[in-house]
Amino acid sequence: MEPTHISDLPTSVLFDFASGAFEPFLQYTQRKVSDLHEMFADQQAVAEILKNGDRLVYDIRYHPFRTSNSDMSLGVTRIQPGTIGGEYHMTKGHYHEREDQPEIYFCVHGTGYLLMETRDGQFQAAPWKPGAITHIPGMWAHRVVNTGSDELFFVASYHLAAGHIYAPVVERGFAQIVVEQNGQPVFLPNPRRV
Ligand code: PAN
Ligand code: ZN
Repeated sequence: MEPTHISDLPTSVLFDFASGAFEPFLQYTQRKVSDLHEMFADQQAVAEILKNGDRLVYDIRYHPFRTSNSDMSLGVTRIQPGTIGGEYHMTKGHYHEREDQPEIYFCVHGTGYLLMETRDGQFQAAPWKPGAITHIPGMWAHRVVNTGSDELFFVASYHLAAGHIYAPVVERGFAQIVVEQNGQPVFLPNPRRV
């Protein structure tokens, strides 16, 4: 399905709090371990998983609402619980191409952290649980980490004009990684940067 609908009428979709899905959506994307293989610190653990098959880390339903003179995208991401080499499942993470294009993230289900970082080295980890709503200014890269034993769902809203830049995150990751130690999330300096 191509996100080509243009309508100047108000539009609603229906969100299901139990599954984290909404209908109708115009685009559906899955990101598996193979799509995220560079993101995890323990490359041997990634290779082990991929040797025995792939698995889903998260999926996203999108509805880009377009009118004749505006756009506003809705996205709902569902991150599966789990770890790879001890590092919790997480989104790939990205910067917005346009630094004047912020985003709202709303945690609906699950627990974790929203990691945010600027190009000049500021780093923040917002603890997340259902009800947490975070405004991410346009210059902050953003990644969500699921540290719970259940799925984590969050709603995102942003302008399509924001654009996504993944390369700096693929190359360097975020300042810190979140790993499970004795059943608890612990923040460690990103080994790729030390
Ligand atoms: C979100 C993200 C979504 C998936 O809609 O695109 O959660 O994360 P990655 O794009 O990092 O794989 C958003 O931030 N849009 O701008
Ligand atoms: Zn974004």
